[in-house]
Amino acid sequence: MPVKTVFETKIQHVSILDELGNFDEALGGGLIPDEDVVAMYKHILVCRRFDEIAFKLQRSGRMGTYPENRGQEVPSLAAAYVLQKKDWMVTCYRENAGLFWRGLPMEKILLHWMGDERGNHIDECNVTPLAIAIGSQMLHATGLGWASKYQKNGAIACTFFGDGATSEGDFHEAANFAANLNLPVVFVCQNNGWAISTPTKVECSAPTVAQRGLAYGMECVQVDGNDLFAMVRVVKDAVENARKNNRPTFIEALTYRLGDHTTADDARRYRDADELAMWEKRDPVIRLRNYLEKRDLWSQEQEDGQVALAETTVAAVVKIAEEIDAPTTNDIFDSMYEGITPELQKQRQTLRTSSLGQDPSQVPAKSQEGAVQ
Ligand SMILES: Cc1ncc(C[n+]2csc(CCOP(=O)(O)OP(=O)(O)O)c2C)c(N)n1
Ligand SMILES: [Mg+2]
Repeated sequence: MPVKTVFETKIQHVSILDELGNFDEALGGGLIPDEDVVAMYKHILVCRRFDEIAFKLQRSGRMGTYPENRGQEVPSLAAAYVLQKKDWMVTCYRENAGLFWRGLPMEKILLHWMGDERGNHIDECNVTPLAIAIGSQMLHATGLGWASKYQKNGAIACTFFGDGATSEGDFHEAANFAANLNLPVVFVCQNNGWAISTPTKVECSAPTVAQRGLAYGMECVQVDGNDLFAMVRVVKDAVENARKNNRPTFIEALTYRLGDHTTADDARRYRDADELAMWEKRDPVIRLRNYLEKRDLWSQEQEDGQVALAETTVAAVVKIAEEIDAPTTNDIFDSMYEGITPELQKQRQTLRTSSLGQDPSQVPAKSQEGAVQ
């Protein structure tokens, strides 16, 4: 019996501005107007300050656990830059840069990590609340893509997840559904080499994570995730594929978290100092600053001004988050559905009775609204 090849493929890696400052004109020339590169660089500086302060808020007991985003700003920012207002960005927890670019008020992220549900109440732009249950958000993105196809509104859903999340069943279900139903979804995997202390190679034996999308018949590409130009290039292509052809794309963005997994982690216990040092040299901030300075688009004076602006901007954000009125226990119930169900109403009342299991009807008519008793 003849043996023939029934399927062959290759995964391409895209890089435009490398860590040595080489720029591929053919791929990147005219891709992003200079003023936009400057604006995104400025934005990353604000995000860095936000990260630094969020870390300190946790350390000083003013906020709960926080996952530092430092080093991973580019993939989500590039996507937010490319996406249209009507599109959806469906993230996990290392996409602050993209979320802020899209218009999510920065204090909402602080409120989220302070355990305040109002941080998850988002009216300002088409982004979903941070997904902490690993992998769950990819299904939401597929659902949003399906809804938009059904409604013919031309919106696409762009979802973010880590390398570790591609080992979750949710990823495979979301990818299978999106590919087989021809849905306008962009899957962006931020491969930072680690799922907490588990190295990617331990939970993915394939040479690239990108090829996990191949099994579902998707376009798949790998990209330097610390290269703003390469990221914008591949996201643009994926968005076009989604918008014009209703086809999903899988993007594997190679990046690195320069901090610990979260403030509850100490990466020194499992990560080599050499590895960290290597990635520090690939820091997107250094790379972009070099690019801008070489072209006379940025100066030390501008840098100082932006750093100072970032400090006051983030200080104002912290003030908003910390000075917001304390939440009431009503929030737990009122934020669950569009309108409160009779069962939740009963629970809400019961919470205000003075003893466990007390019949809510025994609560005096003028009980304190929202007070915890
Ligand atoms: C369903 C689920 N299982 C386990 C966890 C605990 N957990 C939190 S982050 C994480 C690793 C995620 O790694 P990856 O997807 O690579 O994202 P990264 O944190 O590296 O950005 C795990 C296992 C969780 N939050 N949700
Ligand atoms: Mg990871």
